[in-house]
Amino acid sequence: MEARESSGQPGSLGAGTSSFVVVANRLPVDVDFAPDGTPSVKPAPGGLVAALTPILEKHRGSWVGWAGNIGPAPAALTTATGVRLHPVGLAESDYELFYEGFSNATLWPLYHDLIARPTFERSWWTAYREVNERFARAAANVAAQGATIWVQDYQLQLVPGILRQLRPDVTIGFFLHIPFPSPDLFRQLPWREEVIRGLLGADLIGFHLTRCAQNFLELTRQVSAAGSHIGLPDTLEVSGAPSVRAVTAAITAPDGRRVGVGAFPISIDLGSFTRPPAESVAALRRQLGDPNVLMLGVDRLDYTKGILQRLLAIEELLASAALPHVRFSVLQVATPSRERLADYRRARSEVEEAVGRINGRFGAPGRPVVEYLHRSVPKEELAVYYAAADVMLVTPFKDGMNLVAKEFVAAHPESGGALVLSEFAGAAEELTQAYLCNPFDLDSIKRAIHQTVSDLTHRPQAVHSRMAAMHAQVLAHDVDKWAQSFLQNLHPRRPTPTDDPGPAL
Ligand code: ADQ
Repeated sequence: MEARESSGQPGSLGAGTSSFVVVANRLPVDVDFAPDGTPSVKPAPGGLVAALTPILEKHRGSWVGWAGNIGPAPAALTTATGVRLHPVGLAESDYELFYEGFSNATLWPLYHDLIARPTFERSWWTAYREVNERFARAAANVAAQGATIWVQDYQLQLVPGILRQLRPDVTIGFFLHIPFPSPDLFRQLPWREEVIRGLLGADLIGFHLTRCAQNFLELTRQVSAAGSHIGLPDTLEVSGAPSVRAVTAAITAPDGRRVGVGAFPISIDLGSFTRPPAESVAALRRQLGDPNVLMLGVDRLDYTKGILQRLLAIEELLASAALPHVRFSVLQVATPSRERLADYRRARSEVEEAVGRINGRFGAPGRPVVEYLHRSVPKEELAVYYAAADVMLVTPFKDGMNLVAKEFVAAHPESGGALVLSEFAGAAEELTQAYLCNPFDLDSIKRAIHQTVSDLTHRPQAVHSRMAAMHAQVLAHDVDKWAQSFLQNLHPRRPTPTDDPGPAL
């Protein structure tokens, strides 16, 4: 990546501004500093980057986000392909209060149905508001007249509302990558009306699932029924109901604008999947002792992902000798995540204790049952793991979508891999041919695992046809389709004279 100064002039709308701007918590790069303070930038690729890069390149677009370093923001950069990167600076206290605090210890557990207890802390909220304002101002400075600005995720829910004040001329989209909870849970949030107001600054609010869009619509209905008692004017009106892949609902916001609400299930970048060499796949299986069945888990080490539950299910299966003639091996890859938060440290130690206990009880010298990697692995290596695995274990208690499930399916174009998938992962709505389980019920996880092993042994054709159906689904709906369908639905919605349901949006 080429690093040079952008020609953007903060504070003025000139030649350096962009007609398409993405605002996300993180920039698609990591900035490192040499001992002499010289910054160096390396790309941090991901699905979102892959989906948005072509659009950004076409429009000489801008990406506003945090570069991953504590302290002042590095200078703006332009990538070799002409995308401008505008870093936003975060101080240590912003990182603690805005990112670790309000984003990941208040909103994250609240939006994931209280799997951990959210902390409501006033100073975290103040920092969240301040940092959101910083991001909004940075976006306002780089957006050309009439630009489209697409704001991403739960860390930045106030940005649409602030942007609307700063730049009434722009079109604003917002997409939530995590679940949106039921109104009863959301209403626990002491700053609920500010968050709703922030989101309603957008012209279009996107969720992965219709259920989440419906939760938001129901919330706005309740809020407007509560009238001034909840702090928002009682002029929110909801019409229609969203259906998968279509925006059919709109809310009339307090300022008379209509705000579209819809479901846009995200997917993966199929282009980034190259088939790994067969010898690497065979070598991995050999290294793991040539098991009859290789099971795989790939997750951020997050308490929402249900890693411990799947290990406990495996332990019980081993203890009860429910799979007597099957030599199986489990490879669990867990990316370090949010390690300074107590709930994450606890999740890690519980997982590591279970791995040690299972290997102590059931392993043999040089042959652990569970191989555990606590680190990030390169995409090429991950592709080998996916291709080598017979059974993929995706057992979150709650997940907006879960791209790992889709990556495993993409990696099995014609083979008989089996996917054990939690009913509470967004992906379960589309990957209906998976072996579904309830991660809160150990017996349900055990049944699903048992069924995959039994089918792999006795009914490989059944495994094959399930995978074929899921593969066709993932092929037909990649991340590019996701971005296109959101952006095609993103436009200002002027109030209609009757303000009644109006045409399907
Ligand atoms: P995440 O919670 O991070 O995303 P997920 O959708 O599974 O969850 O994406 C994780 C990504 O990280 C995958 O692309 C996976 O390949 C990669 N990954 C995981 N472990 C890795 C490792 N050890 N090494 C390298 N790569 C690893 C949030 C929401 C999800 C939603 C996505 C996208 O929580 O529900 O699907 O955003 O909207």
